[in-house]
Amino acid sequence: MKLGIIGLAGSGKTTVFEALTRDFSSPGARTETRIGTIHVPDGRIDILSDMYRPQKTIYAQVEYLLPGKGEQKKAGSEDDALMRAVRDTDALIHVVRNFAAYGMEAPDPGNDFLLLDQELMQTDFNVVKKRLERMETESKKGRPVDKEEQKQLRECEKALEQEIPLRMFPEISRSRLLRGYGLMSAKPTLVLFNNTDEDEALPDKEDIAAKETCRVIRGKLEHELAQMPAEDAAELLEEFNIAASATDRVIRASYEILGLISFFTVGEDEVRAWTIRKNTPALEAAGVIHSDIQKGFIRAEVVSYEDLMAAGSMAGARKNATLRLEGKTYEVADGDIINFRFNV
Ligand SMILES: Nc1nc2c(ncn2[C@@H]2O[C@H](COP(=O)(O)OP(=O)(O)O)[C@@H](O)[C@H]2O)c(=O)[nH]1
Ligand SMILES: [Mg+2]
Repeated sequence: MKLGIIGLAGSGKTTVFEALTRDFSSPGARTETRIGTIHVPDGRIDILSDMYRPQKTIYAQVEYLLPGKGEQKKAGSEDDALMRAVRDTDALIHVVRNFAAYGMEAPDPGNDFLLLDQELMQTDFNVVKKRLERMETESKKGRPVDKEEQKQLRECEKALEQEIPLRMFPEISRSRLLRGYGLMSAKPTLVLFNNTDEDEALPDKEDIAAKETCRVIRGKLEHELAQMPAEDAAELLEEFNIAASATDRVIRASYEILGLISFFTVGEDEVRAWTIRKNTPALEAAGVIHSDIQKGFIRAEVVSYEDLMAAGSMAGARKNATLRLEGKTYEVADGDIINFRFNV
């Protein structure tokens, strides 16, 4: 699962990307796209790992994609290289400048957000319109068109004419028929306000906060923190009155906007988080681990993370009868610890 980092030039995309991925291998602006794969922090995995002392501990992962320098977006510029760079991502992190910078206008995060968001919508509008026109032509020539696709495209057109981003319509965001178009405003989006070091509050933008998933990061500060030895970082955290690094929260939020949850497998060789979409049935979850487990599925032995903690051990959970046997259609919940029974 891949998240594209977008934002106006100078909003702090590179800074945020490096703070999140801890990739400082080649600082500064680069011409090529950068991709960073990182662990999704999860305290439950840490505790399960303490409990089982496995040889390997494996966290869920997400990927961040930072468009290269040639793909910078200047406000109002026609160039859609930025859009092309992130077209294939599953979600967006929209970085919004909320700090003063030399040679730039005073921060206006609300306006900046809307500006780029409108450009996403404009890009989508052009795609949708072109496609609808083509369908009309085909239709006139008596060739068959997919009526359902056409209907959905018209819904997109209507929403975009009213400047409503397509992500506000879950049916559109999830539509299989529209997936191939890479519609930008349909992607789940995390709005990330990039604040100055001294400011930890979300900007007072109720209109945006009411509709969007918003988080705040002090990009420059986090960038410094991420490069420091642990003791120095602890000192800085204290100085700036930070309970914990914000990057963990942003990474978790990235995972959540993708609609992803984790189930766990545990044992002495491996404690591992597996990534699935919400509402995934047990049979499909089994297939994430291995197709053989899916094919030979018998039952899933399931205990929730909380129940396992309450019982103290798997044996305790069995005794408490919180360890359950579930069938193929059971909807796996976030934090389920599962042992699949299967035959090959
Ligand atoms: N004060 C302050 N400066 C920042 C912050 N984030 C980035 N900057 C600075 O803003 C400039 C542009 O940042 P950069 O990450 O290159 O932005 P990009 O063009 O979106 O990639 C750099 O000089 C950064 O050091 C921040 O949170 N606070
Ligand atoms: Mg940059």
